Amino acid sequence: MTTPSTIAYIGLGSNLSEPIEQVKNAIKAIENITRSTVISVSSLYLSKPMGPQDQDDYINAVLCLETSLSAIELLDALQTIENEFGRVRKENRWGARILDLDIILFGNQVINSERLIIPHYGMTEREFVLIPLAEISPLLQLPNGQKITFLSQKISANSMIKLS
Ligand code: PH2
Ligand code: MG
Ligand code: MG
Repeated sequence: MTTPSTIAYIGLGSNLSEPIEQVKNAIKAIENITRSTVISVSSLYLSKPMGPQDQDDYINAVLCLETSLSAIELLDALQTIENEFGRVRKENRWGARILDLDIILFGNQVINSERLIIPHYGMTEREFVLIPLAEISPLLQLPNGQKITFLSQKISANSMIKLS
Protein backbone atom coordinates (compact mmCIF):
# COMPACT_ATOMS: atom_id res chain seq x y z
CA MET A 1 0.00 0.00 0.00
CA THR A 2 1.28 3.46 -0.80
CA THR A 3 1.19 6.20 1.81
CA PRO A 4 -0.85 9.22 0.74
CA SER A 5 1.22 12.30 0.08
CA THR A 6 0.79 15.78 1.48
CA ILE A 7 1.75 19.19 0.09
CA ALA A 8 3.76 21.04 2.74
CA TYR A 9 5.28 24.52 2.72
CA ILE A 10 8.57 25.17 4.49
CA GLY A 11 9.98 28.56 5.44
CA LEU A 12 13.76 28.98 5.33
CA GLY A 13 15.68 31.72 7.12
CA SER A 14 19.30 32.59 7.91
CA ASN A 15 21.18 35.67 9.05
CA LEU A 16 24.61 34.27 9.94
CA SER A 17 27.70 32.95 8.10
CA GLU A 18 26.90 33.81 4.47
CA PRO A 19 23.14 33.43 4.70
CA ILE A 20 22.57 33.20 0.93
CA GLU A 21 24.81 30.13 0.80
CA GLN A 22 23.16 28.68 3.91
CA VAL A 23 19.71 28.94 2.33
CA LYS A 24 20.85 27.56 -1.04
CA ASN A 25 22.57 24.63 0.66
CA ALA A 26 19.54 24.04 2.86
CA ILE A 27 17.36 23.72 -0.25
CA LYS A 28 19.76 21.02 -1.53
CA ALA A 29 19.57 19.24 1.84
CA ILE A 30 15.76 19.33 1.78
CA GLU A 31 15.83 17.81 -1.73
CA ASN A 32 17.45 14.77 -0.10
CA ILE A 33 14.78 14.21 2.57
CA THR A 34 13.39 10.69 2.25
CA ARG A 35 9.92 10.08 0.76
CA SER A 36 9.73 13.73 -0.31
CA THR A 37 10.06 15.81 -3.48
CA VAL A 38 10.66 19.55 -3.75
CA ILE A 39 7.98 20.90 -6.11
CA SER A 40 8.92 24.59 -6.22
CA VAL A 41 11.16 27.16 -4.52
CA SER A 42 10.53 30.89 -4.18
CA SER A 43 13.05 33.62 -4.88
CA LEU A 44 15.42 34.52 -2.09
CA TYR A 45 14.42 37.67 -0.17
CA LEU A 46 16.46 40.04 1.97
CA SER A 47 14.32 41.02 4.96
CA LYS A 48 14.66 43.25 8.01
CA PRO A 49 14.93 41.30 11.27
CA MET A 50 11.69 40.75 13.10
CA GLY A 51 12.40 40.86 16.84
CA PRO A 52 15.69 42.16 18.26
CA GLN A 53 17.09 44.81 15.89
CA ASP A 54 20.75 44.32 16.88
CA GLN A 55 21.15 41.46 14.38
CA ASP A 56 21.83 41.28 10.65
CA ASP A 57 19.15 41.23 7.97
CA TYR A 58 17.80 37.80 7.02
CA ILE A 59 17.70 35.81 3.83
CA ASN A 60 14.30 34.13 3.59
CA ALA A 61 12.60 31.80 1.12
CA VAL A 62 9.69 29.37 1.05
CA LEU A 63 9.51 26.03 -0.71
CA CYS A 64 6.78 23.57 -1.57
CA LEU A 65 7.39 19.91 -0.76
CA GLU A 66 5.35 16.84 -1.59
CA THR A 67 5.93 14.26 1.12
CA SER A 68 4.57 10.99 2.41
CA LEU A 69 6.15 11.65 5.81
CA SER A 70 3.95 12.67 8.72
CA ALA A 71 4.27 16.23 10.02
CA ILE A 72 6.35 15.06 12.98
CA GLU A 73 8.61 12.95 10.76
CA LEU A 74 9.13 16.00 8.54
CA LEU A 75 9.90 18.14 11.60
CA ASP A 76 12.51 15.58 12.70
CA ALA A 77 14.10 15.66 9.23
CA LEU A 78 14.20 19.47 9.20
CA GLN A 79 15.67 19.68 12.71
CA THR A 80 18.35 17.16 11.71
CA ILE A 81 19.29 19.49 8.83
CA GLU A 82 19.30 22.54 11.14
CA ASN A 83 21.66 20.69 13.47
CA GLU A 84 23.92 19.56 10.60
CA PHE A 85 24.23 23.21 9.57
CA GLY A 86 25.55 24.03 13.02
CA ARG A 87 22.41 25.56 14.47
CA VAL A 88 22.92 26.35 18.15
CA ARG A 89 19.70 26.51 20.16
CA LYS A 90 19.85 29.49 22.47
CA GLU A 91 17.37 31.10 24.81
CA ASN A 92 17.29 34.39 22.88
CA ARG A 93 13.87 34.44 21.22
CA TRP A 94 13.96 35.62 17.60
CA GLY A 95 17.74 36.05 17.78
CA ALA A 96 20.30 35.45 15.04
CA ARG A 97 20.46 31.95 13.58
CA ILE A 98 22.49 30.12 10.96
CA LEU A 99 19.47 28.18 9.68
CA ASP A 100 15.81 28.09 10.60
CA LEU A 101 13.47 25.65 8.84
CA ASP A 102 9.82 26.03 9.82
CA ILE A 103 6.86 24.00 8.61
CA ILE A 104 4.40 26.72 7.56
CA LEU A 105 1.57 24.52 6.28
CA PHE A 106 1.09 20.76 6.11
CA GLY A 107 -1.78 20.04 3.73
CA ASN A 108 -4.94 21.26 5.37
CA GLN A 109 -3.93 19.87 8.74
CA VAL A 110 -4.33 21.91 11.91
CA ILE A 111 -1.91 20.70 14.58
CA ASN A 112 -1.51 22.03 18.12
CA SER A 113 0.92 19.74 19.88
CA GLU A 114 3.83 20.43 22.18
CA ARG A 115 6.37 20.23 19.35
CA LEU A 116 4.38 21.53 16.45
CA ILE A 117 1.88 24.28 15.75
CA ILE A 118 0.51 24.25 12.18
CA PRO A 119 -0.33 26.53 10.45
CA HIS A 120 2.83 28.27 11.74
CA TYR A 121 1.60 30.61 14.48
CA GLY A 122 3.25 33.76 13.08
CA MET A 123 2.74 33.23 9.36
CA THR A 124 -0.04 35.78 8.82
CA GLU A 125 2.06 38.60 10.32
CA ARG A 126 5.33 37.90 8.47
CA GLU A 127 6.01 39.47 5.08
CA PHE A 128 8.98 37.11 4.66
CA VAL A 129 6.58 34.14 4.77
CA LEU A 130 3.45 35.50 3.03
CA ILE A 131 5.10 37.17 0.03
CA PRO A 132 7.32 34.20 -1.02
CA LEU A 133 4.37 31.85 -0.40
CA ALA A 134 2.14 33.91 -2.71
CA GLU A 135 4.95 33.92 -5.29
CA ILE A 136 5.04 30.11 -5.59
CA SER A 137 1.40 29.31 -4.82
CA PRO A 138 -0.94 32.20 -5.65
CA LEU A 139 -4.06 30.02 -5.42
CA LEU A 140 -3.23 28.73 -1.94
CA GLN A 141 -5.75 28.97 0.88
CA LEU A 142 -5.12 28.41 4.58
CA PRO A 143 -7.06 25.64 6.35
CA ASN A 144 -9.46 28.36 7.58
CA GLY A 145 -10.16 29.45 4.00
CA GLN A 146 -8.09 32.67 4.03
CA LYS A 147 -6.55 33.32 0.62
CA ILE A 148 -2.78 33.84 0.38
CA THR A 149 -3.28 36.60 -2.21
CA PHE A 150 -5.43 38.55 0.28
CA LEU A 151 -2.95 38.12 3.13
CA SER A 152 0.14 38.92 1.06
CA GLN A 153 -1.39 42.06 -0.48
CA LYS A 154 -2.49 43.32 2.94
CA ILE A 155 0.91 42.99 4.63
CA SER A 156 3.59 45.71 4.45
CA ALA A 157 6.67 44.55 2.55
CA ASN A 158 8.70 46.28 5.28
CA SER A 159 11.52 47.14 2.82
CA MET A 160 11.97 43.50 1.89
CA ILE A 161 14.00 43.03 -1.32
CA LYS A 162 13.50 40.16 -3.79
CA LEU A 163 16.96 38.97 -4.80
CA SER A 164 16.55 36.58 -7.72
N1 PH2 B 1 13.14 34.53 12.02
C1 PH2 B 1 13.09 34.69 13.33
C2 PH2 B 1 13.20 36.00 13.96
N2 PH2 B 1 13.24 37.09 13.06
N3 PH2 B 1 13.32 37.98 10.91
C3 PH2 B 1 13.34 37.80 9.59
N4 PH2 B 1 13.40 38.85 8.78
N5 PH2 B 1 13.31 36.55 9.03
C4 PH2 B 1 13.24 35.44 9.80
O1 PH2 B 1 13.20 34.31 9.26
C5 PH2 B 1 13.20 35.60 11.21
C6 PH2 B 1 13.25 36.91 11.73
C7 PH2 B 1 12.92 33.54 14.21
O2 PH2 B 1 12.61 32.39 13.58
MG1 MG C 1 11.22 30.80 12.51
MG1 MG D 1 12.08 27.56 13.76
